[in-house]
Amino acid sequence: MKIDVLTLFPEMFAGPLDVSIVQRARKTGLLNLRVHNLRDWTHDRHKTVDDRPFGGSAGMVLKPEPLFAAVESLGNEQTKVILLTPAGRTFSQAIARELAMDEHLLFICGSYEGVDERVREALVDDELSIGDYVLTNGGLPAMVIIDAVTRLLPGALGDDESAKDESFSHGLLEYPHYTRPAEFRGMKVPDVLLSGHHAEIDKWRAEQARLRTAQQRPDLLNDKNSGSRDKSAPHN
Ligand code: 4FV
Repeated sequence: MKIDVLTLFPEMFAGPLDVSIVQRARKTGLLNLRVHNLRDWTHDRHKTVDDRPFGGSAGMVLKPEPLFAAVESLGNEQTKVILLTPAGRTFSQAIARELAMDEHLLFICGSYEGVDERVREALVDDELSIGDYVLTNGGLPAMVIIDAVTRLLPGALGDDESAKDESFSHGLLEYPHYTRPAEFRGMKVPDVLLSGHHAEIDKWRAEQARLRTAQQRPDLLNDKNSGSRDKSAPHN
């Protein structure tokens, strides 16, 4: 998979995407990630990327010219252009699985009040939000989504890491995990997990996943029963 990121703060991306699974995916060529400074597509001495909003109001707006030039030079018809914005679909594991199928993702990290509307109309294929709160820019949302998508790329997770039975993989939260010691400060590991009876263990885990989901995320059970697996719709 190829991922390009357009941001005013490329230095933000140094670190979180240079360790562990994402680093390995980049090293092995599973992921070709390039972070670009939007100012590289400006031609004036001040490398201007923003301007005051028509009609007045506080804040600044990202200009269309640098964004159009950048997207047209980095993208092609296979490219999915994604704008990070609080107005977008709420990102979810279902959307992560969707994006992991794409060849080329190009993230536009908003800043200030946002981007000129003509960018949304003419360039953007999808708008994603990581949650109903306002951040200083779209850099962190892009990193969150790149992390969640990269680990779903075939071969990204080693065999000791699995995307199989994890939260949201069956629309349920994960079952409890235990490791040695079997007793810690008087707290014992459930006997069934020490029994070696795999059918019993699977049954216990499935039950625990449902119980935990019912307690902590009953909305997921509604989705699961209503068959709507796509979490983009805000859960009531
Ligand atoms: C955001 C979010 C977010 C809004 C104004 C950047 C900021 C500035 N993006 N999920 N929540 N973006 O708060 O994706 O453009």
